[in-house]
Amino acid sequence: MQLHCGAFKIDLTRPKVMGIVNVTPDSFSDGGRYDSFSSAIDHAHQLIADGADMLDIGGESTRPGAAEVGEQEELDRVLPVIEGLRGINVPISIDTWKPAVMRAALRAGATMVNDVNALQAEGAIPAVAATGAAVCLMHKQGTPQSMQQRPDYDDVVREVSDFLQQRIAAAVAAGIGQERIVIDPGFGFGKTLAHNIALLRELDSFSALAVPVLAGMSRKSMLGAITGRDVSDRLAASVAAAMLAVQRGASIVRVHDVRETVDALKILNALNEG
Ligand code: YH5
Repeated sequence: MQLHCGAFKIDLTRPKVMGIVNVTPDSFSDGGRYDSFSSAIDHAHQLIADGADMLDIGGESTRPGAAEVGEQEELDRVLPVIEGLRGINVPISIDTWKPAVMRAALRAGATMVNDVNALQAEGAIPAVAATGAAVCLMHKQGTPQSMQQRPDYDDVVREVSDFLQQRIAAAVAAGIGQERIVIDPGFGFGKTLAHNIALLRELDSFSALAVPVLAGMSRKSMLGAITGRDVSDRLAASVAAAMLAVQRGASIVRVHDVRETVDALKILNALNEG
């Protein structure tokens, strides 16, 4: 299996690691815009040195309860970083649900769109379809502001799967080929711990949708709920979760701790290939 990310053809025979680069002022002890810009660039280079196969650049926090960021502010945060990373040899994904940010980021050199809103915004499908970029279609219930208030499903795996199937169909109908599509059950996005566990346990079932699966559990509250650890102390839990997701068929894991995750996956690969 291959993912077409602009000019990059990513071989998914082995699992790939997507490193998270946040360009939000609250992620840094910020001394102004240049500080968050140069921290993000430095962090991106470190993640590549650590073995990241791709980078996910985000300018709007989508954590539960986070405030929305205006379009211009988001552009001002992410565009200099994407431009500053021109020439790196790994694909850059833009983490946004806003079509204007998608278009500008893809023009600036990003080759993938990571959309927690699964291209449901007006103009989002054409923004991606007009390019050769890949897209990650993620499921969520509710908005980041409200999603953890009362998550509710009759059958979470079925409902998430049905939603993703519909979004794949909408993307394909607009000319986005299957080789450009990735799906993601959206761990923590309008899900209780029980919902997240059910999705991880049955992650294999998403492979039936015939596109690669991405899993993002790194440092999330579900891991805190299980281990009792604060967000700053979830490295081991995050690596374990990434491994288990890959064992259940995930082709890409979205993580903060690239170096440790790459090492862990090398052990799994040795076991699978040795
Ligand atoms: C995802 O799963 N997640 S942003 C809260 C945390 C730690 C991390 C309480 N974007 C995903 O990473 N894109 C985000 O500690 C994503 N899949 C995809 N495709 C939330 C996040 C986080 C939230």
